[in-house]
Amino acid sequence: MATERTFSIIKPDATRRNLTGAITAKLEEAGLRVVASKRIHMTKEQAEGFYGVHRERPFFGDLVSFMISGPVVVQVLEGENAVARNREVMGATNPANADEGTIRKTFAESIEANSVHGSDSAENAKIEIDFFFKPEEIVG
Ligand code: RTP
Ligand code: MG
Repeated sequence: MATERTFSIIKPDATRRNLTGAITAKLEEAGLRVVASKRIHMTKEQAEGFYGVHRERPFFGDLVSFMISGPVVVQVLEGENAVARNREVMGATNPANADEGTIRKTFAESIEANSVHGSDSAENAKIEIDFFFKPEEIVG
């Protein structure tokens, strides 16, 4: 498997609890390298655009409100099989179902305030990276 990139967000519940470093350490321990990172406070328009695929889901409004409730850290992660590796270390969406040792099992507060986002495919990773980063902001 060739080197791949994925997109990650450290969500507001985690920045609020000062967990940026602890979560990044777990990503790095999983073999992922942070090749771009910035702390931002998303606008409503950005959050709605980013989660556009979930627009029709019942939790959409709450999700957008949560994602703009505080700062987030958006990151580009690089590594072998990065998309799958990141999903693995994140754990299941609902922390109650997440495996021991995963980021969500260790840190998440609820199915919504679940500390991290990670792209679900290489195709979406590219779209999500382009949504937040200019090429020159990524240093591999
Ligand atoms: P993500 O996109 O954030 O990496 O998480 P995911 O693939 O595991 O979950 P997804 O189904 O894509 O949902 C996106 C985010 O919406 C929130 N959510 N809330 N209240 C609910 O039932 C519910 N379901 C999902 C979570 O913050 C989830 O990460
Ligand atoms: Mg998802």
